[in-house]
Amino acid sequence: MMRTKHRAGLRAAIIVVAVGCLVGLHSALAAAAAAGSYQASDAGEPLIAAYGDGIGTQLLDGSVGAEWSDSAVYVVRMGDYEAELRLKHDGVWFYVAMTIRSGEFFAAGFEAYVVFDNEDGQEYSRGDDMMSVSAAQGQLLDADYYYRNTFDFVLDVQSAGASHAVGAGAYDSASRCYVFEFRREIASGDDRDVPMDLAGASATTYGWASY
Ligand SMILES: [Ca+2]
Ligand SMILES: [Ca+2]
Ligand SMILES: [Ca+2]
Repeated sequence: MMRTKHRAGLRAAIIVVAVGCLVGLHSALAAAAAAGSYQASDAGEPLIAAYGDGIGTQLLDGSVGAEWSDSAVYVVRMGDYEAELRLKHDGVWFYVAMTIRSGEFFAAGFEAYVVFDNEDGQEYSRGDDMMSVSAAQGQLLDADYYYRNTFDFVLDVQSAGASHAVGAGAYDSASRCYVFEFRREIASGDDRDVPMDLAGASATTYGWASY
C-alpha cells in the first residue's frame, strides 16, 4: 500500500467499493458512450486520504498544482483508462483530484463522480450520496447530489437541501487527460449527505463517463 502523509495523525481510510463498469449506474449515465470506475476489491486495500492543508474554491479549477503536494496519490484503473487519484482532508473537508488519462477529448461531454454509499447493502440506492460534475473548462460547479431512489438522483439544492460539495473539471490537451477537482464536507449533518468516518472507513466509488 502506498503510505500517505498525515501530519496530525488523522487519517481517512477510504474503502472503495464499486462496480467495474458503471453503465446502468443511473438513468443519466445510461446514455454514456463509455464509463469506468474503481473499486476497493480491484486492489484489495483501502485508499487512505492524507491529512493536509485546505484548498480554497478558487484553486478548484480543473488543474492540479501545488495545492495537492501534500495529498496521497494513487494510480488506479478505471475501465479503459488509467487514472491518478489524489486524496486528502483537513478535518472538515475531503478533497479529491482525478486525472483521467483518456487520451482524447469528448465533444459531447465527460464527467467524473464520487459515490458515497450509505452501506445499506445496496449500491446506488435511496440515501446514497454523490458528487459529480461535467468537465466545463475548469468552471466551479455545484457537485452535491443524493439518491432519491435506486438510479434516481438529484442535486441536493433541487430538493430544498443545501450544497456541501463543489467541483471543477477540464480537458488538458497537452497531456490529453481530463482533470477534476472536488471538495465536500466530511460530515455536513445534512441528511442528503453520507458522512465519512475519519477514524474508520467509507465505502466510496470513483468513476467517469464519456458521451
Ligand atoms: Ca487546482
Ligand atoms: Ca446504498
Ligand atoms: Ca448530497
